[in-house]
Amino acid sequence: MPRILMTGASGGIGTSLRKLLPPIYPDLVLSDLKPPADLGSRETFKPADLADLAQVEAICEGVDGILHFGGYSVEGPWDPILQSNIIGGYNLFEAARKKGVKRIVFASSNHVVGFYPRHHRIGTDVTARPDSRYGVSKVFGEALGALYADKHGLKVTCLRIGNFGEQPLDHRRLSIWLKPEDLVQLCRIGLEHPDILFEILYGASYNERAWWDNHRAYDLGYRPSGRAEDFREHAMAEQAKLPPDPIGDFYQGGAFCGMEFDGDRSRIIDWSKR
Ligand code: 15L
Repeated sequence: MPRILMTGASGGIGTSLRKLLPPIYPDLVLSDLKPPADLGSRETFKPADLADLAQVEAICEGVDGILHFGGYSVEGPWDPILQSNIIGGYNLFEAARKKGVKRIVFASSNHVVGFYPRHHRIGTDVTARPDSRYGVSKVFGEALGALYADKHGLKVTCLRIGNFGEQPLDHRRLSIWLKPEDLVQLCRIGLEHPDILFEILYGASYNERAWWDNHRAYDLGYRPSGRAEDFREHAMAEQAKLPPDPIGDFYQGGAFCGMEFDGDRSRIIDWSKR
């Protein structure tokens, strides 16, 4: 029975996956800075600060695979992103190497490619166009994954997660929604599939408005059960409550693109005026 470590256990994704993973991986070790408020008596929790290599090594002891959901998960000031995602990301891969962990699933993000326009369909082989300091930190995480796969033989799967949740929240999320059970499928591919060396997959359900070519995930057996269009009415009603965002509405990364933006607005096409 493989022992799986999940970092970020107290965060949004971790909270949901804590309920879905135990039937598949009964030997699941949870980690975060602080334990989840509702930690059950049958759950195993080990605290760790990702910025502290010794603490990260301690939680990697005896582990076969890691689901790395820990770190800073939105745009924010540089220092916490540096500590959690850059230093923390390095510590995670380095500790895994030292402790002989075989596989890592790294929670990357759609914000790695957020500055691609929505009308531009992309695969996983395009140049990174991050939309935020947070997005840059995820590009760094993917690069770490490639290095540790190629140089040290770790089997690494980077999931460029769209928007994780029970349903798509607005117009943009109809293209990038990821149902929790579909994330579980992708995690299992990363932890178990015999052909994994280094992969980048999009963490998205079956979304007819997708901007991403995710054929590699399908080749590896991914069969998502979530279909964003089933929630179209709700998502569009929520969208109607939001103010227009000319930059965010044009690019794939949405609101993160418009934050602190003082670039060239002439590149942005306002489709509503056409
Ligand atoms: C992410 O990467 C974030 O972690 C999440 O909070 C959302 O902002 C999501 O992307 C998104 O793009 O909707």
